[in-house]
Amino acid sequence: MEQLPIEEVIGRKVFDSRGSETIEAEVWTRESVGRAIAPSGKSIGRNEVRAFPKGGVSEALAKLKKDVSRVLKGKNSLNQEEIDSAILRVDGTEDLSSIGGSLAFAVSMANLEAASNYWETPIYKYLGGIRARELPYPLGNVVGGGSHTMWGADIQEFLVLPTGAEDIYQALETNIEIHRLVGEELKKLDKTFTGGKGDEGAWAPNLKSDEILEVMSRICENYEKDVGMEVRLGIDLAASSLWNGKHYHYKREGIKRSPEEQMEYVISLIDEYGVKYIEDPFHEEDFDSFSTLTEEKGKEVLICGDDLFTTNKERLETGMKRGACNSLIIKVNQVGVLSKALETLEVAMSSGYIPIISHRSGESCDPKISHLAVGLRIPIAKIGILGGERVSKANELIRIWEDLGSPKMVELPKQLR
Ligand code: 2PG
Ligand code: MG
Repeated sequence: MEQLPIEEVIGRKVFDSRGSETIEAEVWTRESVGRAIAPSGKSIGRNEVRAFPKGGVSEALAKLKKDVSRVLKGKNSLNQEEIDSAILRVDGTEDLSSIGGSLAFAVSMANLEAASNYWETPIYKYLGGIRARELPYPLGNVVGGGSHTMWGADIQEFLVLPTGAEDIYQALETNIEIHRLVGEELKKLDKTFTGGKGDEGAWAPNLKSDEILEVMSRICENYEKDVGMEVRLGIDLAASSLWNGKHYHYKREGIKRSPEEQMEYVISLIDEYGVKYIEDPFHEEDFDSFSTLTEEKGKEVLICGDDLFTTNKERLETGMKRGACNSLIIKVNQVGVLSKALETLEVAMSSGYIPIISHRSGESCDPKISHLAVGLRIPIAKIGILGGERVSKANELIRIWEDLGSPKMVELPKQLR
């Protein structure tokens, strides 16, 4: 293997799209440099690695200076696995609580960029070679609630997927147009609505989940009739945030649902509004309910685990044995380093689980997940719709599309065809 020794790794405190402190890392080799910023979640799965050590960003940066940088110096940047194992070894804990997942992520992804820059190759091509030649469908946040807003709907995310789009440009444009149309309708329904948005650039009206779903399903239907383009509806309930140990507490609606009632409610959303993508409908330890729903609706709907799996291979394997979900969210920072996320992705893909690469609610303009989507042949990229930190990912997909000479979209999972 060609050698590209790392000469220096540096880090700095910067801000994410929520204004929270985070880490930017740079990996320098003799002939290249790579840079990455760690994103952050608000609805964080219990089994994600810790984002920061106890002393926060400052302690993480001190450890970068003292340990991580020293250990990585001289290691081959072109060997991502070796770099990632070294990062994990320096930490030495299961949950990365010593250096923190954000530092691990920033260094791991900065290394990926340093290596691809050395070859003067875009990251998607560096990862996927000639097999990286299709574009993913962008899953976009139209309305937000839950912990991504101050006082929004109980459901965290109302999403759209432009399954009828013929190319990525049309797909992104459709999401933007639906976002706009939904905004117009919300204005009519909610007299207090001033156009406010949540953490992911999605509208944050003063409405209940069902009212929002009614608007969105109507707009998607009309869009198909008027423009001839199929757009599918999705939701992320982030149900661990609703779960109080006994009930799912829908605070805005003043309703507490038992696990059985939650199941009925979720099925009713699928049946009434034609929801085709449903993420985290139950809390993160309730594998059984995920299995029941997958058994019942998994042929026609993508049932996706985010907090349930936290991109963790062992948790995915547990879920697989029990038939929980047919899809999973891939967020590299849930496990810290790229190589660990790739292991999980490999298990998912070889078992027919549909992977969806995802942004976090606290983001930067770093567009690398768009490269991961194309390079790793992930069919759906949850990247949001509006806001600079979301548009940066969309625009990167357009650049990749152009670079590839206008390739086609990936084949849709059968549930969405
Ligand atoms: C989610 C994510 C991103 P957060 O739950 O899927 O949309 O939210 O980053 O807050 O965990
Ligand atoms: Mg989620």
